[in-house]
Amino acid sequence: MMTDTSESELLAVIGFADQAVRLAEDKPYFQVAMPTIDHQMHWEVWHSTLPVSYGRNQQLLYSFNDEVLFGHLLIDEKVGQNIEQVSEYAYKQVFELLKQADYPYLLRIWNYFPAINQDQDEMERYRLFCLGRQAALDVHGNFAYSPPAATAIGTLDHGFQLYFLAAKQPGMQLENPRQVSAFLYPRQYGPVSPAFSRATVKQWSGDQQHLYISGTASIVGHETLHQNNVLKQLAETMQNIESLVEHGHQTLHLPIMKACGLSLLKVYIRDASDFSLVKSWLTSYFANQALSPAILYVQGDVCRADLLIEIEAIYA
Ligand code: 3EB
Repeated sequence: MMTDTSESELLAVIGFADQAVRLAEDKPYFQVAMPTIDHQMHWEVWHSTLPVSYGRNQQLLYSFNDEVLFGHLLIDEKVGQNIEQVSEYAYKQVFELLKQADYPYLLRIWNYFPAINQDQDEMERYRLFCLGRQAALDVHGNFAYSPPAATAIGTLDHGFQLYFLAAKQPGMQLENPRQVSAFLYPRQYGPVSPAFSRATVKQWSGDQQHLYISGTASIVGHETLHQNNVLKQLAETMQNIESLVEHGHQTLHLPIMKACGLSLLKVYIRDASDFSLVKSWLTSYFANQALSPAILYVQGDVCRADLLIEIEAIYA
């Protein structure tokens, strides 16, 4: 959120580093086990214009103001523990907190855990994660209004981690005309569909409008395009983001029309050796625009084994 920091308080501080750790005992300040490609420390900081308080519920640390709650959960997943159970347990904690604290509307959630494309008990861990998330949703969820925007990425070190934004009032769901909604994916991608929206548009008080774009990849319809070609996947991914932003402008009156108006892109690259190609492509993509987003490059595993790159974004 872009505010004058002298008048703000911090909802969250997130570092992208080698290990998943909490940085405070009583606040959602933490590191994700996803190093930046250049191994320089970068901090993502969530500011609030309203006064912020902090709380703890089971293993969740959270911050909140009158409109929004930011939560963080880190579970030290034990070797051999099934990710399906960990995921169900984690989402149960999330929904219990949202109910107790009365911030019922999940807007945006990030899910990070290791070995996302590896099998466990004969199923890929990403698919098991989706099963656990769905099991918690079936019992506790209120996604009838709309699922949150989401990211699910494989980390390079241990620890199951998620963090999220939830609000007192709902956001608006935005889907992409080029893509089948993920919650309607056919069964070839796993026994349950991933429960997320392509993006959420949130109108905050004070007339601020934010856009939270989910992890977006080289998927058209429901199929992966351009296997083994990172630059073609990147171009397709940017076309998906352009299409989503344009659709948001037309249907939900988003103030931006093109990706160059976004505030931040976070680029997840599976193979660090693709970084220089990806960076130069994106640099020239935005080169002739009056505006361009800040871009953070991190190394992580995309949740379909045939995807080499994924990009999420924020307009704030
Ligand atoms: C896709 O479009 C890519 O399971 O929460 C992207 C963002 C993806 C979030 C999730 C999955 C998730 O299907 C995969």
